[in-house]
Amino acid sequence: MSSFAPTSDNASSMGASYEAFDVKDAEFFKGISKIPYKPDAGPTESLVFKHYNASEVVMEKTMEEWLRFSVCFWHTFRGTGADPFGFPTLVRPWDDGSNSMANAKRRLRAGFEFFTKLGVKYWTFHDRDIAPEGRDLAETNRNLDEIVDLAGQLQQETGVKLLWATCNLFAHPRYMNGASTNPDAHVFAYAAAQVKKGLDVALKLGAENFVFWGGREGFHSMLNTNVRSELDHMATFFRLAVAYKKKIGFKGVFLIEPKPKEPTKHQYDYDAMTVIAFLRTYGLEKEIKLNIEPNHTTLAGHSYEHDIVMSSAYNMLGSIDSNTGSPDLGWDTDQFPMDVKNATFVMQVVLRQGGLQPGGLNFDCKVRRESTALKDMFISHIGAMDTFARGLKVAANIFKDGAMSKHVEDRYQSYRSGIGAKIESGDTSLEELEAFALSQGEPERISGQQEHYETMLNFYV
Ligand code: XUL
Ligand code: CO
Repeated sequence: MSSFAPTSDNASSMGASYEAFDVKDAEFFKGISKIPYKPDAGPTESLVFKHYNASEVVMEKTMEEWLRFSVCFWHTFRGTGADPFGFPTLVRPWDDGSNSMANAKRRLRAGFEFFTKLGVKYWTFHDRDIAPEGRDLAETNRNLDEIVDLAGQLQQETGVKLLWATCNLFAHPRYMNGASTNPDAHVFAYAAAQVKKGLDVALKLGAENFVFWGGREGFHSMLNTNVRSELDHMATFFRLAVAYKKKIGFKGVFLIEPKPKEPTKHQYDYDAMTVIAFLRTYGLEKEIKLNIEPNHTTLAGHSYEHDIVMSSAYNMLGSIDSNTGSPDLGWDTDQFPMDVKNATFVMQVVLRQGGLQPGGLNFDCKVRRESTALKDMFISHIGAMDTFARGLKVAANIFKDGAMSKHVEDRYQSYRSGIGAKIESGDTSLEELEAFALSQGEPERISGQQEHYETMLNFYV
């Protein structure tokens, strides 16, 4: 989305010839073949899987079935490395930096070669990542149709499927004051038209989910904002999308992706519990689940796995944008997840709820702007996939052993009989509880044993 996309000049000065990629069977990642599983590889070998073995069975399902990895198109094929202080650093030999349809098609074909060589079965995109905006909505839709036809063909040829599609309702200047929460009804209507088309495309490409991230659905100042009105409009927007989804027979799951801020100062979908409360307030909780991104969770001031745990506890966890932030920076850095403990926390929840399907682990991650080599695109994904494979194996060991969950269960045993059982069933009163407290005296002080639990976890990791 940067205005400093590399020009044809600077790219060709690096020896690029874009047309060479326009021929049938052109290879985009020369010198890299299908990434193998090599468990005995040494520390310097980063173009092999050391832990992710797609067909290996863990607790009655293959790793591939548990993990359902997905590559996102926007960072991996549209990211330029530009930041607020610097120009693009990531030059891809097939990308001339233009908004042309030819360039869009080259990127897409490079994408499918990448997914296939990496061995990932899913991808995700925003409508505007894959096809350029035209002069008006009708032309934009025609551009999208043409690219979607190619995407459908590439999906068919490679067997790679669409985990989810989404609409970019935040980058274009028309959305600067929001999309469905825009004070101008004309913008609301434009966003609705975009989502209508997005759902048609999702249906056509067999998307298993459809995501709504409300990038600019929020505010910078209370002074100019009617929050109640904006939230009512946002609910109407979702109701209209649900109605259209049913009308066209799209079976994918609708997912809202919470985030507390960036780009707005305050985003309405602050965190998992805020979104669940919103859905229940407006009677939408049966129609929409959540797509949780840990970097957003930490931005909201929670621990990495917090929103995954909370949404799963209410059967609302649909999918995960598996990335990580940098606690020492504190913004949405969208880094590749490389921490085995964090992956273990996530996979414990996934195992407990019996899987993520039809959701998955989507890498909403970008290589650092300093990681400029083409092979860094592979190394980053491989490292994150290995991290989650290890997290899965550790979580499975914890699960099968049962020691940790037995300890947690025991902590709540007072609710299994007597006054506890009455509280659990709601079959008591303040009078009865007062009588209990008067007769039983001061409760015993029972240790929470956090360090004991942390030590147990370290035993498995
Ligand atoms: C932004 C973000 C988005 C959503 C899809 O922080 O995570 O890319 O995942 O719009
Ligand atoms: Co995301």
